[in-house]
Amino acid sequence: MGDTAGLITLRGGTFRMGTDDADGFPGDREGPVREVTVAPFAIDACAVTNARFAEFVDATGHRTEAEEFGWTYVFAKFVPGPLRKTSPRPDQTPWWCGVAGAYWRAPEGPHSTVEDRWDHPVVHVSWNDALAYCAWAGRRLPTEIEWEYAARGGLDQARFPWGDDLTPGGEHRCNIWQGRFPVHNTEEDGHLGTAPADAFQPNGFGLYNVAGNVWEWCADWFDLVDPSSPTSTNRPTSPADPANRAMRGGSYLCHESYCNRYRVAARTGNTPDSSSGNTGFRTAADV
Ligand SMILES: [Ca+2]
Ligand SMILES: [Ca+2]
Repeated sequence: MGDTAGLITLRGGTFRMGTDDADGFPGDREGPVREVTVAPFAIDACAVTNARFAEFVDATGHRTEAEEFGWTYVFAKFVPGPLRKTSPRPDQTPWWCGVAGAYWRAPEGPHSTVEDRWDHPVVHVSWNDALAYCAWAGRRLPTEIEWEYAARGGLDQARFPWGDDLTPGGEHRCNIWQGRFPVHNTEEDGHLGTAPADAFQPNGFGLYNVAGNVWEWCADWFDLVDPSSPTSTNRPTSPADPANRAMRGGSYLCHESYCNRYRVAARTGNTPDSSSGNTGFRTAADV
């Protein structure tokens, strides 16, 4: 293993992917546990930060989909009262506000800024935005197999990137939600929203914040997984299929009572043009 410009080179090999644990979500097709083999590859130690994304935007003039659409989803408690009243909320997930004028550089809407968090993961980036960044940086998104192999950090079937206990010795190891979701966050882990991309201890492979902080886009489709296949996902037959792309790792909004998806086998998905205040990405590369 070596570290080059933020990338960690991993030798790959065979590992046990997924989980059959009772606390997994069968509907997300986390299981069955299957042996898969991954070729050598390199992956970012940290999620792409606001600083790195700013370099890309400055160099290319890229406009994110949140900017094109004119709005994106912000966690309601982060939105100032008057703006919260006028921002639509989904019925099923009323803790999200669709905030006009919010985007990566103004994460909570107009008048908010990333000036105090250049070292935090960029958010409000869609899968398509992530791909545009990768094309500029000479990178690609990790496959789900690569992401999970890297996130496990060499441990076999551990629940978290550091082991089975969420807080070993009472120590917080990732940025999720403590308290009662979505009304009260006690911030026992030290962070209400995003944390710096290199907060907390890295895992055994040197990756930071694979669990919690921000969801991370992967290259694969989410919906059409064939768990019996050693290669993570099958592609829809129609390129126009609005299928979801996979995201991994969970975010600062995850809580055991509501979204126990900061486990290393957990997965979710969203449409490739979606963005929100708790989704970012890390890049990968062939070696
Ligand atoms: Ca937290
Ligand atoms: Ca993460």
